[in-house]
Amino acid sequence: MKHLILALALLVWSGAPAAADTPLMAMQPQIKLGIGARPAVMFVTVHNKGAATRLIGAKSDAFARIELHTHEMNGAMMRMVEVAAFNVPAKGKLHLAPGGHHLMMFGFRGDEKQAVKVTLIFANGQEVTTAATPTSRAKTGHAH
Ligand SMILES: [Cu+2]
Repeated sequence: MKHLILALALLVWSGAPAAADTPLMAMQPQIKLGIGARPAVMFVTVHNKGAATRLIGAKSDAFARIELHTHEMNGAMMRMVEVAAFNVPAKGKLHLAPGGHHLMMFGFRGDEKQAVKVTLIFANGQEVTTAATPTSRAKTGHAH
């Protein structure tokens, strides 16, 4: 048994950090453009088959800047705050969803009818690229 574990460990550790090895997957990406100059918002579910990590950023050629936002209660008011990272639990999921964590995307410069590629950057060094066709401009409720 010890030999088997060692062999498995070597198998995992000798692998290059190629896409095929990544335990992280991005599922059901959704991008909603804002009205006028309002930022776009992105929701996605990250599935993690490996150890706990953090989502620490995102980048896309189609946006000038992407921030990580979450909602928090400020008295009776819900407000958005920028955060440095979202936790991705070991063998679990990170949900970016309406009313909770999301990516706030500023300065759209892509084609509204084309799928937009977004790369999620994780603390363990992995990057996961996903793509979604933006949905028509809708009020995102984001006033900043
Ligand atoms: Cu936001």
